[in-house]
Amino acid sequence: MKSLLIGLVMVVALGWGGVLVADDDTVVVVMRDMAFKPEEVTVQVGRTVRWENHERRQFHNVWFRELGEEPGEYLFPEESMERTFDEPGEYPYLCEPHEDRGMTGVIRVE
Ligand SMILES: [Cu+2]
Repeated sequence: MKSLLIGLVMVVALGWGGVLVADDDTVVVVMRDMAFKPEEVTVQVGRTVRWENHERRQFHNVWFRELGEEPGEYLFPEESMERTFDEPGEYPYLCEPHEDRGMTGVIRVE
């Protein structure tokens, strides 16, 4: 039942372009249908963002390539990763296997 409620909240939150904030105050970006949802997120300094794979079968990763980092580990359905943003700025990222399908996103920290 709880997961159903979370699902409903998510649909509403994504529907009006708002940011989904989980119970633990992390901001959630969902990986679904070959996309990061929402693609653009603005958060306050110090906020943690969690990427959750909500696909049925497809894996993805999160790669902050422009920061000169290595690609993130593959995240399979129901897996997730978190990152805390302690410096203001713009943090573009992408999914390494699906960049050519437009699977990119950006976190703006202010
Ligand atoms: Cu992907």
